[in-house]
Amino acid sequence: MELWFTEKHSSGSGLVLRCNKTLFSGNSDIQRIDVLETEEFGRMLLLDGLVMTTERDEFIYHEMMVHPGINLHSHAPETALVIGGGDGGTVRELMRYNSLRKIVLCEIDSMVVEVSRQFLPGISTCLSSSNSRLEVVFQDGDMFLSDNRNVFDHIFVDSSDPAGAAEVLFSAGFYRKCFDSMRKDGILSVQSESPIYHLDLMARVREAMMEAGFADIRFCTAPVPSYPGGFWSWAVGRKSISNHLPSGRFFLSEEEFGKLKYVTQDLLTSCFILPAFIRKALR
Ligand code: SPD
Repeated sequence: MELWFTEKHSSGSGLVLRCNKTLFSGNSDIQRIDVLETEEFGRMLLLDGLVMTTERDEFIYHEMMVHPGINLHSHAPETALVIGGGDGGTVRELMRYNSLRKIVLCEIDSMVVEVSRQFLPGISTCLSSSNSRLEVVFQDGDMFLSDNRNVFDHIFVDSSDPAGAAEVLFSAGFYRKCFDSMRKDGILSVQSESPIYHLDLMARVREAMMEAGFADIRFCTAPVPSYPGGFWSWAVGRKSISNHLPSGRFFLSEEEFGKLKYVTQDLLTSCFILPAFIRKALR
């Protein structure tokens, strides 16, 4: 018998993948978690039945989550917070920056980390307890921010889609808490959904960041074939506009750049240039 996974993206479209087997299925206190082995995309992590990451295309998502924003700093960043991101992909990319002496991963669901460590080693190995630069906290991100003011150089919100528990992660109130938890020149990077299906959400993210006080907000995009529309976006908000824009100076070593599979130095210098239909919607 063939096993096919389907994720509905709109009333008339979706993603269909043939699966070889189910590696894990379980319920945490927060959500249902599945790991399926697919024929085309390798292992795939689902939360409440929705694709969070696949071995085949996770590198594009996680590299774009981290490298465009972090290279906007005017000084090498030292402290970073990841909210969500329990699979470890965003932390893996951050570990490439030698200047980061402390990285905090604040994930609400410990089972996401456990399952990722067991079934997605290529993404989650960095979450090992021997990683001395990393602190893993199992807490609601919104609450964590309230207890940590003026601490981080960069915050990354690697959330699931804006429904249920993750909805608050797209609000002006939450962005304001991020603003207050960062140092003077702090930068916030968030995943901001599909330009094909969620242009209105991207516009709302921009407005909410402006309302929260961010002085400069930019978006970048990239293909992520397993996500709705196969095309994804990230928003980057800077507290201060005194920071430079990428101009050939990067905080990543040549050696680490050489290990990336999607992002290049050339891509970073142009990644905030938007296709016309997105630019128009965000005006
Ligand atoms: N529609 C899926 C959006 C998921 C974005 N976050 C994924 C987390 C991967 N680290």
